[in-house]
Amino acid sequence: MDNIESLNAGWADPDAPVAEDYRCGTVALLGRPNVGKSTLMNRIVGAKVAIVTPKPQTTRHRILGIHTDEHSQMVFVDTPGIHKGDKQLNRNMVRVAYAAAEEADVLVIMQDLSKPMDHATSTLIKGFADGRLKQPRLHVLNKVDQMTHAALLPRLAEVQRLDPDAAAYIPLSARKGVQVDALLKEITRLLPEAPPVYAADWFTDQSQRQLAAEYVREQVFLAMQQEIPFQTAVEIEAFGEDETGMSIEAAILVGSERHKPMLIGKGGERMKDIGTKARKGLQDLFDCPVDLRLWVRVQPDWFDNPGRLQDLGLDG
Ligand SMILES: Nc1nc2c(ncn2[C@@H]2O[C@H](COP(=O)(O)OP(=O)(O)OP(=O)(O)O)[C@@H](O)[C@H]2O)c(=O)[nH]1
Ligand SMILES: [Mg+2]
Repeated sequence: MDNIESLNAGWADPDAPVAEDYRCGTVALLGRPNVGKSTLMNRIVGAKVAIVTPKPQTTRHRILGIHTDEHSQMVFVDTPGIHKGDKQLNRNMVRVAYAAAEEADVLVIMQDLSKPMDHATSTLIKGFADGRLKQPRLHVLNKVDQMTHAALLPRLAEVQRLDPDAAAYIPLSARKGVQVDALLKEITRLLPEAPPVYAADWFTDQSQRQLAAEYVREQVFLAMQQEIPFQTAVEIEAFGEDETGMSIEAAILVGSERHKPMLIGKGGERMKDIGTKARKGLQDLFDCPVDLRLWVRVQPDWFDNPGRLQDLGLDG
């Protein structure tokens, strides 16, 4: 991405001419873990600004993804999946999601069509439909590529019954890019009339450092099983850039001593693989050579330690 450098270019020029009926606002992407919120945001923004894995609880903080065209600017807020969990990290993640909902102009509530409607999903939908939040709601029924047309109709009816006052119900596939335009059309209609807030080439609010940490964490999530990913975080310890490229040093935090050898793997193979894949992703994103050095640090129960969560930007 050539203009990743301009990520922090900042605000729109207030003196630039803009159409009178221009629309701009924030759109919160909400739902249970793993429904495809980050995939949808990346698809709309056209770049991988949020990491995606097949595991739940991938997104841990609020991430902006900005889509700008000549008619509107949509500031998407990707949020952690709403779930129950007993760690401080889990509680913070859920708090982030609800705070984003309160602040947004439009709520996009997503569900996963590849799974049957479960109690947690219907409770979540009814919670947003209870009238406490006044913003318009759009229901996205994602992963339509995994469902037959015949099975879709009763599911749509069920969502309509749970939230009859929503502005629209849109089956789509974030991964395949099917019907995403229909969603954008609905969002444009619901946004307030306002000039753009961000410069047109601004994709996200994350720094290169934050993106680097997330890209490493994505590979850890993909490589590791069971509880290990959920007890892992990534901290950038050094970040440098010159005409030859970027040089990044990152520590992978694990919550227990016994996770360390599992992450490193036999002869360091697993760590090497994580590093190679993360480096490749970062080179594509930043469009320059990246030198990435990783090591593992044991930090017992970091996910229940408010001070450490704050250091990691995970204090909610
Ligand atoms: N088949 C199919 N899979 C999808 C689609 N959208 C997302 N996925 C997959 O669903 C999984 C979860 O996607 P994410 O975008 O990480 O989901 P999320 O809602 O952000 O998850 P959390 O961050 O954990 O809350 C990944 O394996 C995606 O590739 C889709 O339209 N069709
Ligand atoms: Mg996500």
